[in-house]
Amino acid sequence: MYLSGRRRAMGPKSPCSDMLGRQIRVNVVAPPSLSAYRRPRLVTRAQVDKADDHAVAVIGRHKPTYKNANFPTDGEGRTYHLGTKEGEVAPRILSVGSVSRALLLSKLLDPPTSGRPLFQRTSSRGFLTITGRYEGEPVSIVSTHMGQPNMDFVVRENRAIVRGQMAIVRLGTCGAVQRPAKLGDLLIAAHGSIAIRRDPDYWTLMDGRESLFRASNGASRNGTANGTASTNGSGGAATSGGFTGRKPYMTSLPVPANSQLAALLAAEAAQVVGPDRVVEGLNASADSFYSSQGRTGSDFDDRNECLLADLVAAHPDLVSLEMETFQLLDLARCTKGSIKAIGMCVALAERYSNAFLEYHKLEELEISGGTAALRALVHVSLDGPSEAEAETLKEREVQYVWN
Ligand code: R1P
Repeated sequence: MYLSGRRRAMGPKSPCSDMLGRQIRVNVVAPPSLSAYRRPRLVTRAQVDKADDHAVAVIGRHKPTYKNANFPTDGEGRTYHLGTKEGEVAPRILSVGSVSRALLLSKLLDPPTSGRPLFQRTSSRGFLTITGRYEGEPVSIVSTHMGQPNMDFVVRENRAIVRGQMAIVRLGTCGAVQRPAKLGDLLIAAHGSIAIRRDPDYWTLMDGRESLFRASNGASRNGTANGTASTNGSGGAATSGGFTGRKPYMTSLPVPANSQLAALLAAEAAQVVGPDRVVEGLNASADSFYSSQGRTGSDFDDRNECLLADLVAAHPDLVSLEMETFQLLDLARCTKGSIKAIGMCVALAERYSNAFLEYHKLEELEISGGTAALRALVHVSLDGPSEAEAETLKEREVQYVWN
């Protein structure tokens, strides 16, 4: 897609990088006043390629060709969303939520001895992969963004391009659900993770039930809704099933973390920040930041006022609430041992007291958590590629960016 504007309407230029890392120029187009408005000219591909000083933002340019709809990779073997290929990602991965955290923690990596900068690649979808070494061992730091679908991309696409056993540690931020977890602590999902999902059918069925009531009682919509709410509505009754027989939020059974990696991470974290700042327990990953984590507001009918209390009652060891760990542990479990995984989060908020960490303290905590995570990653034992895989890699002359 090409965005164009007439030269007169152009704002200041800002340098950008395209998918292939080349510098391109994107000019910010100031919104024209109505009197100055002219129909924008259509810009052809040839004009765009020639123009280096024009108001043109190019999105999706240089998109390669993908052949396999089942698991798309391009001609170089690069994955569809993360854009990396074999040799660019190490078997030991630190998955972090944001690009800024990935860049911050890349400063902990060994300085490259090759004289080249650390390998970095940003995909067209904004996933950043940084690969280097920590204490001499190859590691990658991958910015995973937010939510379970993004963790799914990170785990599956990296699994596809790495041979042998892998270890993945997530370092995120989270809410501390109950004491002893408190602001700034490192909360480790040593007891595994449960998923919390909003069930839209709850609302659909409730609407259907209301229509039935209206039809049979001739009650007004408000009357029915209010009457329903008073007995089964927004509080605990709704959370525990209400009149639809369903709950607005579903919770899964726990999936386990890798116990070896969990023990290593807990020991390293205790060394870095002190044992009183590390809490091991169960994690919950929600499918949203707001409703499925029990955040309330008046704009939406979320029926989540009792969600946190219900979770704590059902899971006394629950310590952290965030959005990705469950997917990581679930997928690791489904690889039947080919991925060892664990999640650890900095407690950014106390859900029980409503306190939020002063943001200027976060970087230091990210560095502490990152240090512990990298140490655990490089000390966990992993099986290398099978003989057959090693043979294939040799034949294909795969180049490793950490060599
Ligand atoms: C929400 O603000 C995000 O922060 C937490 C949640 O899991 C979600 O991704 O983790 P990260 O800081 O790793 O992104």
